[in-house]
Amino acid sequence: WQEPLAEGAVILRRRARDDAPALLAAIETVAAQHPFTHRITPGGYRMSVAMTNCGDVGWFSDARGYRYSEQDVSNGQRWPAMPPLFRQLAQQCAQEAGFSHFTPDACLINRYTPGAKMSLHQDKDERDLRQPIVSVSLGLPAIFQFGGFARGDATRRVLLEHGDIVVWGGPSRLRYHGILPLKPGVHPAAGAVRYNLTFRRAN
Ligand code: MD5
Ligand code: FE
Repeated sequence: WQEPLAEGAVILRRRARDDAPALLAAIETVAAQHPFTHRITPGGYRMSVAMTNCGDVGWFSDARGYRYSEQDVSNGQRWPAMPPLFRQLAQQCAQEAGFSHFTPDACLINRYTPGAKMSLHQDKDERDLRQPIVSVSLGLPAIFQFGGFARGDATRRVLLEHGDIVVWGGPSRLRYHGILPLKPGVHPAAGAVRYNLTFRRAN
């Protein structure tokens, strides 16, 4: 079922539940080729969320900044190809939310272990901000912070659970958002972690 959050943002509750086993297997395959790592922010902090990517380009950060690249500059490797299931699911969900021409070229895979968090930020490293972002939550539940257009604006807390998909587009594309520290637990399908797939059109 669809749950509107704000203009341009809609939660497709449990939308990925049936695909979850295949999605988790595909994450394993990507990570076997390109392991999760903790990136360093331009400010010098180690991110608590571990990341890898698949697709034509991948997102990462280092001392030089936040950006997309065809290669992981830490080792010169290209990213694994985006599994067809990933692309199809993201495209289909964007369409269900009213974005009919979304073709992602990047999939950032975030892995949260207990205590890992993502501070309030905006996603604005993509070329065309009229393109939505599709995010898929798997494994342990997390409390998502949904803010406004300035860092200091009030935030709403939204629980995102295994299989939930959110399409962030229109005016909600540039809202501040974050993830509160993950509570420890064990998920029957994913174990002691939360994964989030974020599909973007970077170029
Ligand atoms: C996560 N990841 O759960 C989130 C899901 C990231 C990130 O934030 O940058 O890797 S994507 C949430 C999102 C994306 C774009 C816009 C908005 C939320 N929003 O307007 O709230 O790991
Ligand atoms: Fe983000």
